[in-house]
Amino acid sequence: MSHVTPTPLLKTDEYWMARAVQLAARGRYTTSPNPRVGCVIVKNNQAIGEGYHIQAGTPHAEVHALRAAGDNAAGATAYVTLEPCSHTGRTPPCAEALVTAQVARVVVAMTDPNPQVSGRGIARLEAAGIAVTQGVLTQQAKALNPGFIKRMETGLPWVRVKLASSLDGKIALANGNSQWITGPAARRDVQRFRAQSCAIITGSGTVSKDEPSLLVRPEQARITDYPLAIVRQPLRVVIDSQQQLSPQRQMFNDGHPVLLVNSHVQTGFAAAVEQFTAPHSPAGKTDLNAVLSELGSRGINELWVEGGAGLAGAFISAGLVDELIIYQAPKLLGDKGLSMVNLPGYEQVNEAPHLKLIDIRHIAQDIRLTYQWVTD
Ligand code: AOF
Ligand code: ZN
Repeated sequence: MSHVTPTPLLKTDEYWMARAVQLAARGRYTTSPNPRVGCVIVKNNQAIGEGYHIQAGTPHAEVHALRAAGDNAAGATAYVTLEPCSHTGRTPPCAEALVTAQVARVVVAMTDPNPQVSGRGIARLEAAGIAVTQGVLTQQAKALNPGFIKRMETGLPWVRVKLASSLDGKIALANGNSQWITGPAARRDVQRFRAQSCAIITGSGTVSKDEPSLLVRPEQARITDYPLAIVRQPLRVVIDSQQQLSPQRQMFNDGHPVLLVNSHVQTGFAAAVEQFTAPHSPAGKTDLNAVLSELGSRGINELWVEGGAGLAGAFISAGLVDELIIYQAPKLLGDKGLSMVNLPGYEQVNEAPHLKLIDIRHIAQDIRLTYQWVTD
């Protein structure tokens, strides 16, 4: 009997970067306002250290991976989903740590849109004689951080509008009843989106009608195996342009923070309710652009819009939506039901908003449709 030892396949840069992307995704529910970042250190075709960023203010992905690799990192290749940082922020620069560890090569999926870094991390590595390869799995790396990237580039969060509708495009019966159009699995999926968002925004109509908590229930979202995912709640933002909501509402008194957007400051609210006085149009409509700028300046990367047809329509009409997520149930609510979005009447079909379908999947009996805006 002869023994043949198979030669191990040499794993590609894409293989290791895919692992780094997978690690970065472990930070999905906790890193904000910082980005989700993963890192793998590879030597002789083997991972010798792995890491990902968990929470702002704690070590970056590269530091975790370098610690795991120890002295072995000398001469190795580091795969990072985001350009290593060059600045001293809450933690020291990772580019410097990679130089000190004497890695031979760094593979980077995308440059850092943070103006404090933007290319300087790569320049630092190259100045130290480290070979840098860029552009490996860039799209996958960008998909980890749509909100962080948009906020760094524009100051505004990435806006996802969620609606649950029937097959005939209705979100409630004529009497307003909408419980429950979609099934439990779709509702769990919504919980996961809430959990990964930095803020959830709703309108006074939804608060009056549904008295929602808008809190994440980690067990229901099934994210309890993510480190620290249980402790974080998104900021709840309520648009109340007409000052209709009384301080006695449940969500203002559960101790979790709320940002109440109104046209002038009101008294009588619990300490957890902070007020933001936004500019309003002569017709009394909140300037949503100003609200988004305020949220961006507070480090909100991903914003989840969960209200009714009015709020969805207002965001869409203002051209402020990045993604529309529709959970469509196999139910027919009929023509007396309430339509999905309030929009002005158009004269021509080509004046109406035009979206691009980017993802479609079954969630038990329902379908989740993800659309993005066609900008050209
Ligand atoms: C992270 N995690 O793994 C990497 C980051 O406030 P600091 O000091 O934590 O710095 C945050 C910035 O560092 C962040 O905006 C990004 O530009 C860069 N890289 N950040 O939180 C990481 N690699
Ligand atoms: Zn860093």
